[in-house]
Amino acid sequence: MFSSKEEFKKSFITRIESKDMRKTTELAYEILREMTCEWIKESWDRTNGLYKENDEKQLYYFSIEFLIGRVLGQNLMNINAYDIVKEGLDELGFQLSEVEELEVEPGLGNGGLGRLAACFMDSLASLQLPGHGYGLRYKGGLFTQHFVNGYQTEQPTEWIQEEHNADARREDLAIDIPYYGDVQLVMGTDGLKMKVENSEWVKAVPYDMPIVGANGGTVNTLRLWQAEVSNFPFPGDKDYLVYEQETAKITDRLYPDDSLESGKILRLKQQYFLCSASLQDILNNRSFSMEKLPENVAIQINDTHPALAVPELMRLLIDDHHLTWEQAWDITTRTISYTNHTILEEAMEKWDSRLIQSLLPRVYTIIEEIDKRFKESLETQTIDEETFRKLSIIENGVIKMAVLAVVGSYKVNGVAKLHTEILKKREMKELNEQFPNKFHNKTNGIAHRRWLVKANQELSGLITETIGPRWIEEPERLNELHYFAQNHSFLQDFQAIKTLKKEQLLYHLQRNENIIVDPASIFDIHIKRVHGYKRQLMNIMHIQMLCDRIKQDSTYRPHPRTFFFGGKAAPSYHFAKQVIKMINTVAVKVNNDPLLRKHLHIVFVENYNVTQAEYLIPAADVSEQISTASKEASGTGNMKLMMNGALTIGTLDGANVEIFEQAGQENAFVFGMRAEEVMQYEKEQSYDPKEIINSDPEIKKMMKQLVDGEWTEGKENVDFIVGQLLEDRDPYFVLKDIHSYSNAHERILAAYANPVKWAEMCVKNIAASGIFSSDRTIQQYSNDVWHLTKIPSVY
Ligand code: 26Q
Repeated sequence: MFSSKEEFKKSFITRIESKDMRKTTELAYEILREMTCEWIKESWDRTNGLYKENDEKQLYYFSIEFLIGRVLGQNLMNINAYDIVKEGLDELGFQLSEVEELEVEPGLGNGGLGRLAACFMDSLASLQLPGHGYGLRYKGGLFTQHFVNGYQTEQPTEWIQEEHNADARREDLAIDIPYYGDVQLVMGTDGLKMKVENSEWVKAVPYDMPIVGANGGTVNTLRLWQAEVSNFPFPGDKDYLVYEQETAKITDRLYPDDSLESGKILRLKQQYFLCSASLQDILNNRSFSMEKLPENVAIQINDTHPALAVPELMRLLIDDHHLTWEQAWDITTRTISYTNHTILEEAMEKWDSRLIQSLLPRVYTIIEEIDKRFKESLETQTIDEETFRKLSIIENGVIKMAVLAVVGSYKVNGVAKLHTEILKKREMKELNEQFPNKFHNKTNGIAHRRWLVKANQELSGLITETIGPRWIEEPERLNELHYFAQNHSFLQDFQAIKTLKKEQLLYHLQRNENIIVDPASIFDIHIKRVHGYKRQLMNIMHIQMLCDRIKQDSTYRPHPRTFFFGGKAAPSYHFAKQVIKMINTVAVKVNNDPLLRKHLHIVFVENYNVTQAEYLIPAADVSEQISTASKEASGTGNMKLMMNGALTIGTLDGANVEIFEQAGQENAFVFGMRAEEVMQYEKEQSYDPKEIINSDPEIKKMMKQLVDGEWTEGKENVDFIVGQLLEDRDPYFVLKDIHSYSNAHERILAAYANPVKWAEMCVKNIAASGIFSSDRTIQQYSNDVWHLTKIPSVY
């Protein structure tokens, strides 16, 4: 690493001169990337060496998504070279921020679950824990979103540019993965064995990405698999051309659904590809006897997407490593643990048995056997039919991956206190009763190094000036800011930084879109995937109500507000796409209305992704966390916004509950139904939105305008939105909560009228946010589930 700016400059100039005399930003990016790779390589080799020498237990985090975002700036930050490089480049006539803009963000995830995996990688390396990621190297990440006439369109995003990639191909570690084939029973030396013949093999080639921890000492590995044709013999009776095409598809693109189970064969192929390649890799490279696997390796599966790891590990242990069923089951169920991220019924993964049977015939026989043995173990109990049904892994020709994951792992966790309670008491009640010590909570967290130290360098600087630098390594020390919550000069500095971050956001947005926004307006930010339960519809309908009030009541002249939206809809999720269209339609009307625009402005940021989030989050005054209670497992954007000093308007859902607990409800704007109430209505099916419409004149008027098409464009748009609210009986309780939501917004306006008090509330939120660092989450996983030992890096 460079110890001085001069040294950096010297090396940079030598490189630039050896390449090209034209000093373009592109060239600067190229050189900087190359230099950073070299710096990292040393620590990476050293870390790998240490792990080998120490023979310590390793954790492998299996995830179908890793939404890492741009890496260059974060890596420079973590190796403590950011400032040196920034100043050095400055003197050479380049701007580091401009150079960073050239990096194509690897969008290898949909949203929360993928981003969580990335934050966990950062924390593992920063805590000097031996933990690595296994994922897929999609050629195309999440689609790029554009609006055409207010509607979302999707374009493929290609992040891989072979000539300057952040990852390294490891051909030497390639592994072959079997699909299809015929299962045969054969007599071996140790009895009857299963054997698969005529498999179609696909080669999995790993690409390694370095995960650089804080201070650069520990560099862990994110290993992403790419599918290629295999050199293994190909079954004679099949079409090789089709095979070639099908193979390339496996890692061609990320599935863009974040909560809709689609049951597609390609998705199943991806899942098995990840599990089989990663498990074989782990077993091939081990230095211990197989019986010792659980002492040497922990595998965490990120939701059920990699749940095939359970039967696949069984297959490898029994068929390839010749263990008995009992030995293999004991090892498997002491190695794998599972995190659940959702209770939405439609997102629970289920696979048609016939699909698995044909694609993965041997794995299928193992799942059947796991199910059979589990059912046999229940025979000693008196269990009613309903309970038995819920405990079945295979039910009516369908394989329920969540049940398989629970039965096959030693620990199962939810991602926020409320979510875990709902899992234990409702969704997985029967399983929790069978395995009372398996379930536990691990409230999510976020990498504060990315979301505060890097994304908001100005605020981080102020915090360090105020309480010293130790909070960066121990984020719970942010609570020392409590002492400054009433310190006027500190509050003023905080406000000045907030304004600066707003201006930076606007500057960034203006590069791509023609946006004129008043930085003195309240920045109210609703950023997340677009989904019914996240209730972007409630937000826009409330804006509709505000418009009416401003027009009708000449005494109602609220402080200017800019409502920012950002988020993508799954391409097949028609309702969500209609909500996007409606927001864009309302935006055009409001932004062009001479009266309304004095008070309200709407910006729907195109193509919301990690990079956009890094601009939006530090600029927020208000954080919209308004999911229907019980539906949002945790949320993590809520934590990022809180840590950057935004005040939350939110329901008692997911981790919001804990955010309010930490910050105090008086420093937030809580509204809406409780989870219990929602679930009660759902159980009784007793909610009737018409009752609300008929009893509340304001809501009635709004609904009438909606039906009359005043806020929408095109018949399809009105039909979808109104249909959901009336025919579908408002499944996410938008009308039920909107009144209380509107009151909470009035409380926001009242609070904002006192800027000093407002800033004090913001600071109290920042001070209370340390617990939401993913360092805390990872330390808890390590203590309670993985039992890892910290391996201090040697410099
Ligand atoms: C499933 C089947 C087929 C295709 C796609 C999928 C699929 C893909 C992604 C299903 C779900 C996801 C992602 C879910 C997700 O992001 N969940 C979020 O996880 C966060 C981290 O724990 C939580 O904070 C959020 O509350 C939760 O919604």
